[in-house]
Amino acid sequence: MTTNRTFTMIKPDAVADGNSGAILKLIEEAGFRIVALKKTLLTKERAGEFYAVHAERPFYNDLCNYMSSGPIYAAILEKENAVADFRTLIGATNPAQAAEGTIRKLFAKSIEANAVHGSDSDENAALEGSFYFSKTEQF
Ligand code: IDP
Repeated sequence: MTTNRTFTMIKPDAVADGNSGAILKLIEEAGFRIVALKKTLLTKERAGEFYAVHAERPFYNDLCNYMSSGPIYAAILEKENAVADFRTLIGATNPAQAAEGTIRKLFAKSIEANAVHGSDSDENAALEGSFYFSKTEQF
């Protein structure tokens, strides 16, 4: 089943660099509707919970430190074929491999500080959205 929602975070490096507005503009121009949006600061523990699926990966500890190093924006987005289309819009995990014009190509600094998150499946989009937003915060 293909749902019409995905979940994103604008990561600490992009927020600190003042790129949040430019990134949200690209997202809206690509046809995504913002269903929910908040600025928040993760604790290291909370970042670890979000990325629990990566707990065994060598970069997990660094990733948790990085994701709790400064405020982020969390957002739920809506569009037909949202998960796949958003992954195309943001580009490859490693900005060195990201296609021209993608958000990561434009704004990411490294494979870790790669500007944005995008859900990788409809199931994870729903789980990740509910990690940050109650049903009454989604319009
Ligand atoms: P994705 O965000 O493109 O789906 P994942 O493999 O799910 O990529 O990794 C989650 C996040 O972990 C990445 O966005 C990036 O911030 C970080 N990450 C992934 N691979 C590495 C790595 O090899 N070194 C450091 N950080 C990494």
